[in-house]
Amino acid sequence: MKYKIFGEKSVPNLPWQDMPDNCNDIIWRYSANPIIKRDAAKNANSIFNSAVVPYNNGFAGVFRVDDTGRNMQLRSGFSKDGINWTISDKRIEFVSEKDVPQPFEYGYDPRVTKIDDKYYISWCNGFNEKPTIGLAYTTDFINFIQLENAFLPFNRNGVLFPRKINGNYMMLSRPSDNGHTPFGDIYISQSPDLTFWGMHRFVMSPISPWEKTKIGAGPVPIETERGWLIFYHGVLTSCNGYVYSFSAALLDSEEPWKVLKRGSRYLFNPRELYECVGDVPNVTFPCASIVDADTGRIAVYYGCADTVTGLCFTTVDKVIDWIDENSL
Ligand code: BMA
Repeated sequence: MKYKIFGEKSVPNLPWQDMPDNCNDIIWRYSANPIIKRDAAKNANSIFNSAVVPYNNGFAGVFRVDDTGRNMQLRSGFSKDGINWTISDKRIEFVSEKDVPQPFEYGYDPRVTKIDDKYYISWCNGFNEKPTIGLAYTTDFINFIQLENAFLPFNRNGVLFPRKINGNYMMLSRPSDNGHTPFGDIYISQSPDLTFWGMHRFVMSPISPWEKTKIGAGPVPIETERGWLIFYHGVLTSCNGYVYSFSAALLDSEEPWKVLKRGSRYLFNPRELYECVGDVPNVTFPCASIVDADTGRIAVYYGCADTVTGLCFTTVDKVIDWIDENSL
């Protein structure tokens, strides 16, 4: 491995396939995609933008399941190999420690961040029927304790860093509006306790044509000797609607609002039928990556056309070298 990785564990059972022969891409797809079909759980219309982590010699996750009533739900799931998943028939029932007055309205696009011995879930949470960032934690993926919403409406794509930086938890987010927001920059907010958030800093705006409409953070940042490696989605508005692709950037280790380098093009975009056709065509939306500290291999989980879940692969070295050669 060329670049050191910090804070990640060995994941010897990481789902993995070598890059196919004659492939010139930096990120390549799992050959049996999609790994989670739209009806892989009871009453599911679609199972997509979802987050998974290594757990107990296997894997666990929080899944975006839109049910056949088209309620946007979060459900938990488990897997031995990270590919074949058993997803709950019922949505997560969040309980709050201190009577936090926020009944579950809807939830989507979860991310799961392990900090110390807890798994924190950040997601787009209905707050008075308006989207903002909800927060909760679990230790067993069965019981979930909900915390105060991090922000006021309107906000989406809240992604927690896996450790405190200079004494504060850090969260990327994307202030937005109530609809299919036609704008969006990434910001960072800081908190001593995961309740009080402030010291907001601007991180980055859309620049290149592929991401011109809006951008948003994706999986949990990966700490490397070159800074925090992030994958983020970007949206292009075509004459036929939004196209969601994703790319990568490096943020400063101690001041992560500083963008060190950023890709000038997308790394991954909707090309396969299951990415181009579905409830919302032309969407590849990454919400999780699992990294093996021993090899630098990365498995990225991404939503496909707002309908199914796909898996793709890369390595820390490949992505950082690509950023070096293709930065803005
Ligand atoms: C965003 C979110 C995502 C979705 C995307 C494309 O605003 O709602 O959940 O994948 O739009 O529809």
